[in-house]
Amino acid sequence: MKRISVVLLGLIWIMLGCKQQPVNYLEETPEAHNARMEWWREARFGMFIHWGLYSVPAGEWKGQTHYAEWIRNNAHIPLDTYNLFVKQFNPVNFNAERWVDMAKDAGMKYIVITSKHHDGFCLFDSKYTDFDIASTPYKRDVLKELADACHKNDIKMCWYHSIMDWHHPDYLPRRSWEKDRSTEGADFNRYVTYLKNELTELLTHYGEIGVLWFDGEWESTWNSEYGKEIYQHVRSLQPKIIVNNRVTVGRSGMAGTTKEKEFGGDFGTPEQQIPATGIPGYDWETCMTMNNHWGYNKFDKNFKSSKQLIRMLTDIASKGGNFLLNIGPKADGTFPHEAIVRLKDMGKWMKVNGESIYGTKASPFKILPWGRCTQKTMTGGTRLYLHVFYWPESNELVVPGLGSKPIRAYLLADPDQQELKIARHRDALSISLPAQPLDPWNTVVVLDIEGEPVVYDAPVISAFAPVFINEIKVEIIKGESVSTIRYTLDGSEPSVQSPKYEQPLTLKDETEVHATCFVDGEPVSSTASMHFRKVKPMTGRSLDEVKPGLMYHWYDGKWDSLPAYSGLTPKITGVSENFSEADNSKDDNFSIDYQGFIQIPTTGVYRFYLTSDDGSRLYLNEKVLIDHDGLHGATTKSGLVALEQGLHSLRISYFEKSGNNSLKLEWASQDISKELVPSKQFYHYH
Ligand code: H79
Repeated sequence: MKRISVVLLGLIWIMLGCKQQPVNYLEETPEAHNARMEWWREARFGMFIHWGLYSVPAGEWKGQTHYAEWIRNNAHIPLDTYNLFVKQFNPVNFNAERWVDMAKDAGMKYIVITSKHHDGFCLFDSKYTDFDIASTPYKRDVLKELADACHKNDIKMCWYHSIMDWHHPDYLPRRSWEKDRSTEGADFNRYVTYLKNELTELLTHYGEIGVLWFDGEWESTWNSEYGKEIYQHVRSLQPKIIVNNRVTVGRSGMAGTTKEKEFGGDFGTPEQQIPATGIPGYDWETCMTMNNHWGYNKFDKNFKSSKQLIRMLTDIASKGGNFLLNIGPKADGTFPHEAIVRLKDMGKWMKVNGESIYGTKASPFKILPWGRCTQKTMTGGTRLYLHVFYWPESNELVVPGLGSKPIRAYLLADPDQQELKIARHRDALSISLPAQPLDPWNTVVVLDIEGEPVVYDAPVISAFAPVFINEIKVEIIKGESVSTIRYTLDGSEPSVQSPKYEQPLTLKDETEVHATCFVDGEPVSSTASMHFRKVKPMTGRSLDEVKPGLMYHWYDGKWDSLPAYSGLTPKITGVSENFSEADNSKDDNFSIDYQGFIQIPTTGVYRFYLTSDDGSRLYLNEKVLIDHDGLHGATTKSGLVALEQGLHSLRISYFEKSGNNSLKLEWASQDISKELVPSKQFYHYH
């Protein structure tokens, strides 16, 4: 008896001990992490749903029609007024099964829906707030119905949950325009408890949840401590769940990556953009609207075409990412007609071609002129899916730089898998295609190859500019260390007899450089070429009477593009060191015309970069070098020019209508790396 009780006590002690040691979900083996990410990497395609009170005004407020889910903030709607939408939210046509069917038929494998957006309204029945679906005339917990329908149909149910909350009294900061909502007594930690309580509801009442997609983390009150706390909380309730990077801070804006080594969530979230290349070793998902808004906007008919959407999905898969494509349902509970059509089109394509998207890895090619590539490992080799966006006129699909041995090729949409003829020309495989594409948007060619893909990119011919005055240094660069570069300077295709590239070339005459990678005496890459042209520099002047700085004239006026100054009287005339009158000004509706000279230190080719918000134009020696006119944000345009040492006449015209102001001039040459043109280079006649 005594022995038993000792054993029992021991057991209880061990159990208590276990309880006291919470699992640290941030410490996970790569194997466990990969296992957790597996379904998500396989899925590649999901549906985002932005639905809430904002779908009632449907984008319109006081005659303005460009709002959506940010309407309360952007139209400065007082909280009491916004709260009235609760009684108007009555989605009588909502049918969870229909929504899930549409996602599933489109080929989507998961649905991420706004359990709460920035406005703070909860689309589920929460016992921690009355600002929820249960307070609407509809009353029904739409998230419960959706979760049940998802589980029934093998679709992963996922929540988008905003950290930022414009409704909760404890959330800080208030919006800058909200003068009537006092912060007295507000306690951010209490808000975090509220957030956790709601997450507990969302992760215990709705079955298995695939992803928690946080947002609104960029405000000053959020930090990585909170981020970790929330992450642990979420994983402790559903250990297999996947959490996006916006649970914590440190996101690179809309590019969406978080490079924190210690803790950056489970995947990155590029928003409204597709990264230029894949990000090896990093999971990411591009989220994107079908038109211009996330929430329903009844005026926004600017929908991407089905062709664009299918190519975007392909592009993303070819870079190793997921595509989370947004729907903004109407307040009555139905999807916009345009969205339904596009989902159907994508589904049609996915039914035939889904194999080339699901579970694929990023392309082994840097660039393919006719489309994209995805790949899958198979026994004994690799299956390449060649996504043909632009059907070759020759009906020969050229796959450049592919060193691998081909096994066979066929069209994915061909039920008979009839073999396509494959030939090799130098580095490239060439696949014979039928005269017409099977799908004008994206026809997929399957190419099975032995082993892992061996791809040789064309070398890169690199120089400051394709023009020079006396001579130019040219480098030829390649990405791997296996091959040898051979080049020609007479316009011919490099052969095994052509010289090996060993050090930078110095060209003194007009030349066409061609370069190819060789292995064992055979060309293995496509040939890169670049033409270098010899030019005469503009003559420099030397003038005695000049004084430092540029002369400027300031004009008031409201323009959408640069004015013709003749007939205008300047309000101010002065001397400028560095465009600070334009760059630092907070004024609206004006134009400044800068005139004088730029001192060029040494004869050479210069690239100028003109950044302005709004429009500007750069003249050198009375000729337009950069035309950056028109209304726009701070963007940069560049121009290339050969200049002799000395003074050159320079004029920069600038105008600003409204919004931010900026005006910057940078330069670069073979000797100068890109920098602001120093003020000491500017002169004017006195
Ligand atoms: O839910 C949708 C939008 O309502 C929401 N995210 C998608 C998925 C969204 N919130 N804000 N924005 C989109 C745009 C705002 C971006 C900015 Fe920023 C916030 C600019 C400055 C602060 C992003 C975060 C860039 C820097 C920090």
